Parts: sequence; C-alpha cells; structure tokens
Amino acid sequence: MNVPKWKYAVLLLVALAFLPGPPAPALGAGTGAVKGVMKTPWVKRYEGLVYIDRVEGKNFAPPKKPVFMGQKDMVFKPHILPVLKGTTVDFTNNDAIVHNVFSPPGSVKKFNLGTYGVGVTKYETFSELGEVTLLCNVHPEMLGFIIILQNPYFALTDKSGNFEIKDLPAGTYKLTAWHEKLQSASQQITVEPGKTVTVEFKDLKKR
Ligand SMILES: [Cu+2]
Repeated sequence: MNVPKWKYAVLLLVALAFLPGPPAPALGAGTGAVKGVMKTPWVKRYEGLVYIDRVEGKNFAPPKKPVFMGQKDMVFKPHILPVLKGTTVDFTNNDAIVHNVFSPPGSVKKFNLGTYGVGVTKYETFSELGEVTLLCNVHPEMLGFIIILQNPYFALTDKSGNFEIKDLPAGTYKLTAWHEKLQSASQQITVEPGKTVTVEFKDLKKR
C-alpha cells in the first residue's frame, strides 16, 4: 500500500491535538520577590517607599473607584499614598474643621482645592508619574505625599526600614527607594521565578 506522506503528517497532527497539554502553571509561577531594608534612622518617624520604576510592555489600569486621602485631627491620613497613574483621589474632609488642600511647586501636579468644610468631598486625578506634596493653607503643620506609580509593585517600609514586594514577574528592573527626607536612590535587580532578591539601600543623602 502506498500512503502519501502528507497523510501521515495529517494523522500526526490529529494525534498531537488529542495529547494532553502541559499542566496549567501553578498560581504565582514565574514570579519572585524582592525584600530588603532602607538603612536610615528616618524610617522610625516616617515610612519609606520602595517601588519598581517600570514594568515594560504592561499597562496597569487604575482602580475604578477613588482612593481615600483623609484629613483627620489636622493630619493627612495616610501620610504617604502610593497610587497607580490615572487614580482619582477622594479628599473628603472628615475632620471637625475646614481645610484647604493644595500642592506646592515641585509637585508633578499642581492643584488647589480651596477652603472646604466638614464632610465636603473634593476629587483630583493624578495622571503623571512622580511625587505630589500635600499641604494645607489653613494648617501649616499638615504634610502628606501622593506618589504616582506605573505599576502596583511597591511597598512601604516598617519602622526598621524593612520592606518586601511579592508576586513580581521575573525580570530585570530598576528598584527605587523614596523617602520624604532623603534623595531617592535606585539599583538594578533581577528577579528569578520562585526566588527572593535581597537588597539594601544605605548612605542615602539628605534632600
Ligand atoms: Cu488643614
């Protein structure tokens, strides 16, 4: 019997189509972590922020709902708010007195919400990467920060400067340490699947 070669090829393809595929990857496969410490006494008073500058080829959608930046007892809460680019922040005045939230020059977004009373809601959307300082025209002691980021891979430090970013897709990244009292510093890291890279930020210079 003389079977044409192409018929064997078709049979092979049909057979391959019915073979079980590779097992589905376990949750979190292809991801690693980075942990470390920001070595500065400042972290006892104000937390630092460590983040991945950029994850290439990915677009991270901001949350659909506004993220809250409260004002309570003349303090911005949270003190530092990291958000994804495009996030709308809700500046509802949940204090017992009026506030006038604004950002000074040097912030990536300049805005002034005017003086507004208890329970009044004001919104602002942040579409540019970088740092926004929050001040209040009524209370000079009020200070807060919004840091606008490209991706959700960031972590605030604890009071000892420790941080950990988990579930990071494997790859090489620029990792940046931010602190309100210090100049930012960056280093390159390579994240491998299932592994944790350890880094240290030290000798950070005062702003
Ligand atoms: Cu105020």
